[in-house]
Amino acid sequence: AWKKFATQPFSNVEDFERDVVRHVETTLARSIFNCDETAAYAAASLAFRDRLITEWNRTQQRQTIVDGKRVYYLSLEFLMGRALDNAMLNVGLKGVAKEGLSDLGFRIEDVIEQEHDAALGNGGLGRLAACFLDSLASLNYPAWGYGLRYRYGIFKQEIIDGYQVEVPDYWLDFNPWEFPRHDIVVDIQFHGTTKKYQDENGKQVTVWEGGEIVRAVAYDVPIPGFDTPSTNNLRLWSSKAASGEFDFQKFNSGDYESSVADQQRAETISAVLYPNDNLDRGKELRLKQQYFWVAASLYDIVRRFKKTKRAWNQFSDQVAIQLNDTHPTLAIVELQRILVDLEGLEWDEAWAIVSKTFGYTNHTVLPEALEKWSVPLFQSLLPRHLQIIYEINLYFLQSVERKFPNDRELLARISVIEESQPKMIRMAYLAIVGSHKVNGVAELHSDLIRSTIFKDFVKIFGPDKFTNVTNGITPRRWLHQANPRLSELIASKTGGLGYLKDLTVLGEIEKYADDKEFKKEWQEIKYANKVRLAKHIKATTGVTVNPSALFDIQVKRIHEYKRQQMNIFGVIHRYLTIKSMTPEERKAVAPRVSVFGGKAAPGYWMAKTIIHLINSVGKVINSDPEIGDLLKVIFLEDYNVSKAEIIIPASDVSEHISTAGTEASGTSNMKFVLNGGLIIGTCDGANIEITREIGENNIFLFGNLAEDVEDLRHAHNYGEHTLDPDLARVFEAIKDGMFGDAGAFGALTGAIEDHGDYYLVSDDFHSYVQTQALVDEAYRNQDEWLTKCITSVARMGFFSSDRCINEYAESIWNIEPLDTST
Ligand code: DL6
Repeated sequence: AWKKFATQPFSNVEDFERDVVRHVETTLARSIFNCDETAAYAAASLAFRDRLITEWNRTQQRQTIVDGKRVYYLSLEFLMGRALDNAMLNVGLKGVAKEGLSDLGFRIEDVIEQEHDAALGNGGLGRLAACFLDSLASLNYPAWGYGLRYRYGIFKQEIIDGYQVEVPDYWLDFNPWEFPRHDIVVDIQFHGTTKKYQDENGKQVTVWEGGEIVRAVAYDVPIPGFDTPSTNNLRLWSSKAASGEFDFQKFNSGDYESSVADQQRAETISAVLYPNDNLDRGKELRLKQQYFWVAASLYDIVRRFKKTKRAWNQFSDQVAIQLNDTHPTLAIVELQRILVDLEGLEWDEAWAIVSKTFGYTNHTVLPEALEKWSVPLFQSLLPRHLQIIYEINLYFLQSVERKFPNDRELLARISVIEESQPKMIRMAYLAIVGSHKVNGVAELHSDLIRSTIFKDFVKIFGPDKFTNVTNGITPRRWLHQANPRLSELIASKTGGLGYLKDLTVLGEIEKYADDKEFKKEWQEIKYANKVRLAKHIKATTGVTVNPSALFDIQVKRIHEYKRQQMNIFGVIHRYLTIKSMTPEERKAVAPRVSVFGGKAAPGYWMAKTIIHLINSVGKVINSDPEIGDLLKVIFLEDYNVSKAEIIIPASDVSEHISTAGTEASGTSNMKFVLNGGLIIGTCDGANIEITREIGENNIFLFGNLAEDVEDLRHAHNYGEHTLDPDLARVFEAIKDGMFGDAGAFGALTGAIEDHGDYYLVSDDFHSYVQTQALVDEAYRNQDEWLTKCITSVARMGFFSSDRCINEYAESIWNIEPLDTST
């Protein structure tokens, strides 16, 4: 009977329409005569969700039957973006949905537009996690993501009078993509005290008692693979009071306010995503979030393992846990606690299991982003974990001492506990000690972590523990979904959509790099994408831009190391140059639209000043009648995943211009090239590998190299640097008030002129401006430009997140994909 009544997911237009109408009438309780686009979005999503959940159940059954190793990806951020379009494309039924929605009176584009982005991340790190989930499902790996279900994702950015204003992002009003699992709850303990005693066998046992309990409730989000029935799970934890809605005892005794306060305090844990990118602030609530999330996730993982009735020494044969940066490092300590305190294993036996289970990915070398937690804070919040960390550190230091006797300085350098005031726990060191593999995210970055911040650990553990896995992006979202016409063109020349499963197939289009017909189609598609962006710019900023101009785009988090300030100084330089030309000379200028977008962390004043400067410059230039179409400067508000899908396919050139050695990888560089844009960039992060793959004739590289950065900084600090003369002219214009109140931008110019120019803007400015001139020149020859673009796309096969996930699977997790034919 079960089989007979099992849900049959729709696969044709009529069944899809029937499901949509049923959801409108029953789930949404709306009349079909009163069905607007929002309701159509909701009902279409629910119809697809039904499909996904059926496959989700089957995938889980398959995993249980096979009973093999699973990988768990622990990330505090998953920047998923919209789900409906992705689900439709991945299950291969967008055509069906388009026709069905059209029959019901809707344009599919308008319906897709109704969805709120799931913005549970800041930038690259969170978006990488989302690409990884897509690849894990598409490649049929038995994998789970674990994260936090923030009530407020990354804030919405509004630009008011040129300034960033943050508005809360309440995205959960209606979210058809999650399943609350009120039956999957875990009680998480904080504070309290520890006690040691001897059990009946004379064994020393530690218990952690008292304190506060907060309840974790699971919410599951299905992750459909592309062209496969595999549908994996992203489990997000939400916090609530362990006592339920109210503490009834307090409530009944008249203490209403405090009963509500307890509930609110518990809910605060998963209330908000910390809006910092590449910055650690050491806030207590953040540590609470981290423990809450890893403790709930490990409870779940251990529970699943225990169901298999295997011996503990098989744990790491069944479980691989990847730590996305140091944020989940406490998972190492928590697993050790579970094994020793709760399961009664000996310390060494437990530690052998723990250190075989975890892999740690480092995503930054920036000192301000390396997490440290104060020992007193730990003592109060997680007293038992602090003891365990001390013990891990003790055994680690003893082992180092045996290997390198009498090197006290080495011990001080590598200790997990920093002997500062107050003492601090160095989370990256703890992650290294507790993992069997540590990886960086691009070759240069992995070399840098081996030779700088983790140098001592390479000496201690040997080089094999440290590896590189260069980042990748999913071509499903970042080409097929964002740029459907280009995807179609590529498919028409490569024998269908197979290239989306094996991106190296793109190589086949290189033979069209000089094909007139192909180039024409390519150019038309780029132009159409630019028209689409121009409309968006007009609608959101009121500025008219010419789609025939060169679109130069820099969209990413605003950060001094990413050097949006250098870009806007370059724009000012261009403006001053045009202003100084005769009308005749101006005729030779290549028209350009400089587009910026990105959020600044709310407390990062310098980044906010950069946004203010960009907007102030735009206001002057965009209304200067002498300039007209020759130059426009646009700041796009509230950059997010769904906006990226419009912006990225429209670029001619994009900017990836971080100070060499600061950007671990970057992933938007890959997205832009994959969409037929060229890039101007420094020798940093994955730009280097992109250059190697696509050829140095197809990229505009400039600036100093990572190996020279230290000497250059030294020169600034010792007064041995003179400001670049072009940059000096730009600063004069700013100080003369050309872009409004000069005082407002004093910090930006001062950082370069008076405070050591840490990000080496002055050192790189000349080659930046020169290279921009080369871009102008190259763009004039459209025929060659197109050849460069097509050749570059053809050679981007390496940067698929599928390649990346296969590397993790083979060299770190040791897991195999599942057979989905059964
Ligand atoms: O690996 C993903 C992404 C890289 O592409 C960026 O280059 C890097 O800046 C970013 N790192 C972080 C680090 N934050 N923390 N902690 O976001 O990772």
